[in-house]
Amino acid sequence: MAIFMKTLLFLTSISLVFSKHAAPDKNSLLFYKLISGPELAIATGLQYTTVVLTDIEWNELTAADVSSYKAVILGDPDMLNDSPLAIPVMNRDVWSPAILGNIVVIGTDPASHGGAGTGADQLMKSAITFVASDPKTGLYVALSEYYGYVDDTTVPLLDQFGEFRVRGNLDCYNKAHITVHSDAVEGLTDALLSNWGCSVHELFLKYPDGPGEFVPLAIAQDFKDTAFGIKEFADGTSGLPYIISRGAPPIKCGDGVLDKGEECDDNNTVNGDGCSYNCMIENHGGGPTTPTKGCDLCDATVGLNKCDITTGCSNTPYGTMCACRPGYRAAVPGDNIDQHWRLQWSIPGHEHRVYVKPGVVCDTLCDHWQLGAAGCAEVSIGVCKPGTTGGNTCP
Ligand SMILES: [Ca+2]
Ligand SMILES: [Ca+2]
Repeated sequence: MAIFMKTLLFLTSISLVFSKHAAPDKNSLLFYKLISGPELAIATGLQYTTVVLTDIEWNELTAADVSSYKAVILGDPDMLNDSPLAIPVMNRDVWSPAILGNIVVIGTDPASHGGAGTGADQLMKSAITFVASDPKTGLYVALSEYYGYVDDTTVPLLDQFGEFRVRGNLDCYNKAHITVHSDAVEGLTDALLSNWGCSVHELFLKYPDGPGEFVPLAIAQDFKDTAFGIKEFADGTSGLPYIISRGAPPIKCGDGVLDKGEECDDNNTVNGDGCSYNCMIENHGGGPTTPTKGCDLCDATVGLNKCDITTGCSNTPYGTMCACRPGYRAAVPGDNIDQHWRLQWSIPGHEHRVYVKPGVVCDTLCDHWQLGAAGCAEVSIGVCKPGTTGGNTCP
């Protein structure tokens, strides 16, 4: 019994240590005291429970503590040219792994441009709401002017998520442009982000940008110095990102049409189905978990063409494929993408066409064959990569 009691006491003390800074409720946001900034007042106004930790308390955080919050908010302390984030940097390997939800990183100083009705105020509101909206723990970081006078540097605070490089020492950029379609920019416009008397303090030269990772949320549009590597966007704009996000889909991503900068567009902004929320092909190089995504090509050479007689070997942006006659598909379920599929087209007009694996018969009328472009909508869209050769190797 004595041993049992001792064990119980020991376990209780462990759990007390481990839950010392857990969220008090399911609606809580976690702030770091030195830089709580105007974001703290905004979060309170948005009816979140706010918890502000001192240096010592922040140092005691466990990953489990962090996971119990809706989001971590590292706000803008305003008018600081040096980062006061030494403590969050020191234990970044503890709290970063708990951040599995939406992220917004802001390369400017909304605190100095805030106040009711301003774009800065709306940016903080929308970004906080967005990072707190994911069921998993999110992260909001304002880099303020920490790197405003540095040419090119890494961002240690974020390095658990990948390599980030920013640069300050910029001309005064005032023409901002939003490059996502997302709740993260709810209520924001280009005009609200522009003309802050220098809207941009840090540009992101490098950040993890693979499938499911970070995307530009807003850019310094028409950035002039091409030495930094200008990015072009699906809506025809160009520039360099100064606000980035994980979780906000790029503009035009998810509309089912393959646009500039998109590797794929499967008509959704969901990860894990072969085409990520940011329109990049998942699982490059295959592997056992790669979903089969059709895309089999045919050889157009006379005598080598293995397409069934009900189909024809036709050109597509992805290579030559066995095309069914308009309005027809194979006699298999619409989502049997190994046998038949439709394609993404950068220029609309062929969305109705169904393609099949060489040898597959195309003798079944589509559900709504008389509807033209929407006639074979029951057949899934294949996530194909241009230039693929050979059978079923895509993506
Ligand atoms: Ca698109
Ligand atoms: Ca998807």
